[in-house]
Amino acid sequence: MPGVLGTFDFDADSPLIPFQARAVALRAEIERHNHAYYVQDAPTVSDADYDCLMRALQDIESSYPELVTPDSPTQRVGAPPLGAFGSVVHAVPMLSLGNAFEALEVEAFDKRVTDTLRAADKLAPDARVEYFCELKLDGLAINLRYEQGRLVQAATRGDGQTGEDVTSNIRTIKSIPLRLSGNAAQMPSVLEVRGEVFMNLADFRRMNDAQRSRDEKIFVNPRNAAAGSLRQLDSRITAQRPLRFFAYGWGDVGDALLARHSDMLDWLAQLGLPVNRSQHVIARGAGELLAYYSQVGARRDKLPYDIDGVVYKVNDLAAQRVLGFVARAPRFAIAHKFPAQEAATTLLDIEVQVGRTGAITPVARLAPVFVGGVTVTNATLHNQDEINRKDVRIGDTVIVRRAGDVIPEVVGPVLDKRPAGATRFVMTNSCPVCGSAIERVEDEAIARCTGGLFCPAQRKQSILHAAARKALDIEGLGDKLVDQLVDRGRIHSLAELYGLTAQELAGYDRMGQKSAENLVVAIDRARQPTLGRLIFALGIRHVGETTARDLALRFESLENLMVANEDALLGVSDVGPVVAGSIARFFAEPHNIEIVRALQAQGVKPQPEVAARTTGLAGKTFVLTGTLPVWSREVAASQIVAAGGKVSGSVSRKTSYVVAGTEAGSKLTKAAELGVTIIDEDGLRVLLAEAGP
Ligand code: JCF
Repeated sequence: MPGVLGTFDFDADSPLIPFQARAVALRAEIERHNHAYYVQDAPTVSDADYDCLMRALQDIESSYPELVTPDSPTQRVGAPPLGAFGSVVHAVPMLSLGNAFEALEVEAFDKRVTDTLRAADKLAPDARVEYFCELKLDGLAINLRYEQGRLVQAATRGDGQTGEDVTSNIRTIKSIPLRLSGNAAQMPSVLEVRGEVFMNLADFRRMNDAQRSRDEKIFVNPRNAAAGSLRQLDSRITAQRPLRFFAYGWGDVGDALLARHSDMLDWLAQLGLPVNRSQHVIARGAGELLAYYSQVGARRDKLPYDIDGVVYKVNDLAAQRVLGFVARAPRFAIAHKFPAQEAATTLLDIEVQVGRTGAITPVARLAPVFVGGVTVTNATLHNQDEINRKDVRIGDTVIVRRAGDVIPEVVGPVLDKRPAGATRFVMTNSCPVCGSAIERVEDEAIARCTGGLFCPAQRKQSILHAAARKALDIEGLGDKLVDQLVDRGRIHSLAELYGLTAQELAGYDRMGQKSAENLVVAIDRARQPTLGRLIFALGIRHVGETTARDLALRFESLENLMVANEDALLGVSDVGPVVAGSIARFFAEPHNIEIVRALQAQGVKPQPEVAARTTGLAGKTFVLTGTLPVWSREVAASQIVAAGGKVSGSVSRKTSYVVAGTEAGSKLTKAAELGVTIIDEDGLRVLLAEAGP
């Protein structure tokens, strides 16, 4: 029986040498392709050729089982189930990170670090601390132990001192090398790599779809899916799960320490470990940390995986040692968290909401929960099919997700917490507001109330739509007032709004004399909207603000639009058969014509639409700070003004962009605090180029 098999050290006396050598070569080649595919995202062979190599290796290993090695790629398919995980005492404790939620806490962190390093003579009196910045992935921390370049053990964090031995599960993750690359002579005798096991959002959704179609367990989010997959006692199941890994640190590395954190990660990448280098940034001082935070925040929704924050680490390893640790966390690093995008709460009830076009949407009423930076009490459940698919029931504990500015949604139930009395929701077949039949067109997921403007709910929504900022822009006409006006039968359509007086409005709930007067002024101003806004305000299905403006430019009056035939409509850019049909049907309805006539009778006179000139940066305010690499601030400012933008000296919520160069100071900090988009000179050049000459 040969000893440990490897590239250079097989047993020279064995009669199996030709096969052994062939197996060694095949393993090296297969792992090279794995690395190219799973780590570099740049496949180097076709799937067919890859399968061919795998089959060749499997053939040798099944004919000569004594040639199988634990680090053979054939072993990534998983091993027979374990009874329980063994425990692993970490050679170096696995730490957690202190948290910061506010810019002030990050500034305080930087100040502590700066003061300590200055006091220890590790930082020049006026120098700023250099930090390594990275994304904080929302997965599970894992320690990988390599001895002589081979993966020998993988463990979870556990309590930081002792974790669980998940080696057979970790071996199935194809982006994790079973052997490190590089030649044997340079291989560290021990190398412990730390990083995060996680799942990409797209992989997670695909996996859940597959689970659902097999009637197997559905996971609420990628983190739970990753955790559940790693906790499998049967690694053959783990092998089917799309787990990934990024290294962010190390444990026991013998004496292999380099000078900087970033050097260490470069070295890990050279050894073939996946390192998320495209997302790493070096920053100096708190201002640049906050700029990184705000930049990552702005693209958080576009990342392929969930993150729960960013991590800042002092880059200099000698400085890290000076700073040391408090309790279980390093003093040289901090996690700057984003507001959680998901939270658990109770589903109190499911109600249906009737939209402007009659669309019936089931809405979850929730026990208030803080998620995505706001308190959420309602979330959409989309439609009956979604409710069935997710199997959410009234009374369930549910996961609510609010990502960016997207409407909060119910992700799914926490089945372990389902109470005995949880009840299924069934959509009624008549409108809860007006009693009209609810219709569901074949192939459409959406159910609709057939009541049209007879339905008070549709009436309210169509009035609110018409009053919206992008339509007639009637400030002060909110949903509470529209509810009262419609419920009391005071107004039945948009046109009747124009007959309201300040005196009567002042008598409604929540309306004072002053706000009633302001509202009447706003309504009067809405007698002269641009034609495009008026068309948009009518609420024709499929006619958004842009199409409405295009229609206004083409037809020049409501009369012309009302009599336009489909051919003429199809001549407008972006108007296809669906939109044209919808417009024609709208004006074929006598009650819609009545509304137009009533508006005219109220003195509503649309103004000609003027084609918007594309002054690219019009309405955008810029603040310049720091030294730009090429342009002086004066030159940058004149470029912005020439493109129609404005330049201001101070940062506020109204600032569109802060253009930051080196040595940027308090303006950058302020911008990060206010969530203003921060760009550099290149970013400005891109905006200017997009704005056109
Ligand atoms: O990405 C992460 N979740 C992450 C976790 C990144 C890090 O650099 C970490 C970490 C946990 C502990 N660093 C430490 C020390």
